[in-house]
Amino acid sequence: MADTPAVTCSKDVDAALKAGQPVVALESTIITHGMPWPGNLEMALAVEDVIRAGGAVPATIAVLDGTLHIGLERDRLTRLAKTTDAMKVSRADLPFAMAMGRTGATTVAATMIAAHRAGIRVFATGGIGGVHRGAEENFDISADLDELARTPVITVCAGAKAILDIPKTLEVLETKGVPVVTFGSDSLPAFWSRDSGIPSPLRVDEPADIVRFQRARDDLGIEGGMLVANPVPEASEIPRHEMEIHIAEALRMAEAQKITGKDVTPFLLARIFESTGGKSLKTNIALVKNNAALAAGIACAFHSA
Ligand code: PSU
Ligand code: MN
Repeated sequence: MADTPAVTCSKDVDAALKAGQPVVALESTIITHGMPWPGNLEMALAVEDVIRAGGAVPATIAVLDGTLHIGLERDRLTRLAKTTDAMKVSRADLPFAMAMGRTGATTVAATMIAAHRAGIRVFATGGIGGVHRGAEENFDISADLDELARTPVITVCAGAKAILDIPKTLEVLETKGVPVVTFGSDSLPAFWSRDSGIPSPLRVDEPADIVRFQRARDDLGIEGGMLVANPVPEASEIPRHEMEIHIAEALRMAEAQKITGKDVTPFLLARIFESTGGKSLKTNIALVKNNAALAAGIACAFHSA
């Protein structure tokens, strides 16, 4: 990748990209807005280790004092994890943070933009943003969905949280032509739970099949990303009916406190962590690691196929 003063790759990531080795991008909003310190740093380091163990190089992405970093060295990652006032940046404000010398954590949308800029094809996250419940009133639809439609990065997640309206999220993805592929299951996973009760539009059972699918898309000149949904491991899941109670309570609190815009997702996540007494956090960490392992498998399959 051509570095500019505003965009820079870490040494590891730069060397891997130049040598044509597999690289997996990671977002940073989950670090600053998704989990409390110091568990957030432990999670970020553990996830990077999973990617290395899978034979790929991790590239955690964030803006630090105006510089967009593709790959964060340990001291920078620690600094970000301790930052309490980082911006949460998406397509609209990623370049603003860069221009204004700010520190910002990247959402799924912003991470996809940065990964594509660097030539990284695979990205692991926890959950994507989507169509919020009540979207017909509040118009709250995440910019992640538009990004998936336009930026060619394969995004591995654990499905959509039930804080979203999952059927509406699927409808928007279908309209935009974004393939939603569940790994090893016929049912779409719902983040903490393996089964949302909604059938997955598509299914694959091998990383190599995802690569084959992507190559067929390339062949047809179809742009945009692919969403891979990876169910949380059984040992770490929290069943849907159990989560529904916590989600309903969090949604009630968000409404009572008139939380809007960018603050909605972090607010709901924090309330759910509190109300499950940290149990949801454990599941969250397990599923991100699981996604990182699959993303590394896909990145490696690109190189062996
Ligand atoms: N959903 C989760 N965990 C997260 C996020 C979403 O289960 O950490 C973060 C991701 O970075 C995602 C962003 O891209 O929130 C979406 O925010 P919004 O809904 O404001 O677009
Ligand atoms: Mn939103």
